[in-house]
Amino acid sequence: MAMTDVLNAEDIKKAVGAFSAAESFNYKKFFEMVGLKKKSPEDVKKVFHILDKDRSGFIEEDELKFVLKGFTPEGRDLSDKETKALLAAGDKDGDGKIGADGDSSRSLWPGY
Ligand SMILES: [Ca+2]
Repeated sequence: MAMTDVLNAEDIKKAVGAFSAAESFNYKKFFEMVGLKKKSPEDVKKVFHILDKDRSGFIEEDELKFVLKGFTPEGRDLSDKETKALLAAGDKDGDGKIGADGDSSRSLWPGY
């Protein structure tokens, strides 16, 4: 499955382009721009599984760093600072990774 099967390719392009400057990544705005906010829990889960490259059931720090590339090959890598901020926002139990189980996938990253 490709990200564009779930999300609109134009929306992805715009969203990734909006945060192309270093240290500008804002996950709330990004998820809103790609249209994830309007998606069903099933679709959000699909996106999660695309980003979970090694299929561990979690999105770990090294996968988060390349999260924009998961949306489009043109996406830039996140800086360590951005990666840590994104991880901290989604890592509710403090285990250093983000999980998606059942209904909780809706609130992977609070506030989006
Ligand atoms: Ca993983």
